[in-house]
Amino acid sequence: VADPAELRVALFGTGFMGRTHSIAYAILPSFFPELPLVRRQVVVDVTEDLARRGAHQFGFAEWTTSWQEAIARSDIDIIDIVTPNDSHEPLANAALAAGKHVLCEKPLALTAAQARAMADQAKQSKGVAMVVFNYRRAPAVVEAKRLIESGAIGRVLTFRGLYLQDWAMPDGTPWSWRFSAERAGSGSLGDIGSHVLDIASFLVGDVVAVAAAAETFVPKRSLPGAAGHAAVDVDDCTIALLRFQGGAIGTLEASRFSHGRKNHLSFEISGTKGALSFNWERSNELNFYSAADSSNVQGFRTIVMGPANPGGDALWPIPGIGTGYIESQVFQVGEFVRAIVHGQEEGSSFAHGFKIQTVMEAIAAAAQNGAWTPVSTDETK
Ligand code: SOE
Repeated sequence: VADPAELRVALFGTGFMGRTHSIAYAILPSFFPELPLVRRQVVVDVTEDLARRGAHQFGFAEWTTSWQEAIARSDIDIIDIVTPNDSHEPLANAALAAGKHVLCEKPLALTAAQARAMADQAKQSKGVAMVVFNYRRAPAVVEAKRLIESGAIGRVLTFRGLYLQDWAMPDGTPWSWRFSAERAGSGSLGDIGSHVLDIASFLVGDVVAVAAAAETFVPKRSLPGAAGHAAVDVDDCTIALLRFQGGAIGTLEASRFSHGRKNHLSFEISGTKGALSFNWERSNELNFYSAADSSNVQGFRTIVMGPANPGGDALWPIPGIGTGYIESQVFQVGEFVRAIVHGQEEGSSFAHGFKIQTVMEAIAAAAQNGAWTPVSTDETK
């Protein structure tokens, strides 16, 4: 079991997620002082300008445009992959083959076959490999799990999960890799639906069969900064019905075309004895209904997260101070570093990323063939 006092990270990519992960590494010791420090060593991006700017902005010591060089370095322990989806597999596999620890953004891969290859590679490697599903780390989501496990809502009957955004909707939103099947694998389904499927798996269990409909509302978009257009060949919106192992049923709606919904990742879970609901836009609140309450006071109660809730001891000393996106990434990175120290992944391993990818692939197939579709159970164990 490794117990390094200090780890060094190479960050691959300097976009939005590169920024959030870098902040999380920087502030990790103020939340989890017992964990090894993660030194922000080297940034990799495709141009010198991007790599240099990334290193400066995110507080890294060095930069390079050669990912091979970063992986070959013996002083680098962690490869953090925050690049577009089509590069996840080659980068992660090369890093794992070199024995590095790998943290990779979601969705893990373009296809289930790719994700399986990555999970297999992770199993053979001495490196720890995790896929980023940061929202499941929010105290309110972990509290929901704790309440479900304690029996507070009885047997889970239904799950309703939404991830709604509206950034793709305005006229003129330009084409980007997120609108390309070749580069992203899928559209709303993989980009945001994957988070809901992760939470469904975390809170309710495995999805065994799906039915679905998907639509592309805007089939071509203008290319940024240039004349001309490019085709959109991914889903703008996917809606699915879910059947869970154990008998619960549910729904998923993933859309980047929901006016007024900015980062509306929400779920409602109904059980035989109560219900839970959560919406990321109010990420500090968990709503809990107990059928055991006397009928004159029955209603959803809003629990404001604080020290008594999961992770609260590491966070702020007073309820309601508020936690958000960055704290969720700190928890994510904290779990990853803890897994390195203990030599074993908890939660979102690459095997889990593969499992989520099989559900997404079944949903995409179901949207094509219009029929209930089983989720392949042929998993990497
Ligand atoms: C864009 O839809 C995006 O950045 C997603 O890729 C992230 O996973 C989500 O957390 C925020 O929105």
